[in-house]
Amino acid sequence: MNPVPLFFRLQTKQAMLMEPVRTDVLTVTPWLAPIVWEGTFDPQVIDEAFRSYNLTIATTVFAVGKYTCFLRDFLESAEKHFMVGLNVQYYVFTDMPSHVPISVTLGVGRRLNVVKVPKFDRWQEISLRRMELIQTAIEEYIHQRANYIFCLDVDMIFHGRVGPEALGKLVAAIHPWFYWVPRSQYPYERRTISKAYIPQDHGDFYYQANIFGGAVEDVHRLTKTCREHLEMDKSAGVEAVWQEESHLNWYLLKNKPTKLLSPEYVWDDLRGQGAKEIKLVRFSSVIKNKAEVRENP
Ligand code: U5P
Repeated sequence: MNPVPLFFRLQTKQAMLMEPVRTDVLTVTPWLAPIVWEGTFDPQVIDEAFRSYNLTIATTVFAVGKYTCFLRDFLESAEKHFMVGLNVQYYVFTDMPSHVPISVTLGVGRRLNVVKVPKFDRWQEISLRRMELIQTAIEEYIHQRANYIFCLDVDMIFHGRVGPEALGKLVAAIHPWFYWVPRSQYPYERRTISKAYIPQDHGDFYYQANIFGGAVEDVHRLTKTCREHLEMDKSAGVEAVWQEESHLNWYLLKNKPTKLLSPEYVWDDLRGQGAKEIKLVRFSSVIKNKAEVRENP
């Protein structure tokens, strides 16, 4: 008897067109980009689909000043939950390379790279310079080494799977504090003098800058544009209300993300548990004493 081909050995649940898996939340945007929620994808199918591509995901994370204290938990939890089974190149941008916990055990195909950056005087400065530093890193080496890139905050912990279901050309995550409010209440930049300006009656979602990513060339375009806009604002003597996040939101309004991550992918521990639409917290901001960890709070 001939053996069953590998392709047919994977038993998956049949998708039923008349039986939507989530009826409590929006799972597709008006421009037909999927919004990833627990229940909307089958991890087995996704893993199988991506297995043969041998993808490399560059992952940037900034840990400047006292924020190096978040690195160990970030990395250890990422090794358990982030893009497991894929090649991951971490790029840790820090002013204190000796504080990077290089003893964290990494899985096969995963590597930690340390990039030295200057110490910044104000915490806002980091948010203002991140786009520029990521743009330069993509141009200098990441473009040759990776297919996709994710840019993550460091004061975060992975609690659940963040796998290839999160990959796409341009990927952004919906902020956990603003997904039920009218867009007029989003904390977009509202001053016309800033390049991040968005009028009251415009906007899709409010995205959080703690996690964004996509194909390397798409993220390059994003970081380059945001950097240029941040510099134009600086020349005009203006700083957008939420620094790079304001510019990111402007960019994503003009350049629609091809995949959106639900707030499961960027939860805030301050919101606690109990939001019934959140079936699984995958990645969340830890509660921190800002006055203690930030430079010149
Ligand atoms: N950050 C630092 N050092 C600082 C402030 C911020 O490395 O002193 C980086 C971290 O990656 C942090 C991100 O996760 O900027 C966003 O900062 P915050 O808004 O969470 O303070």
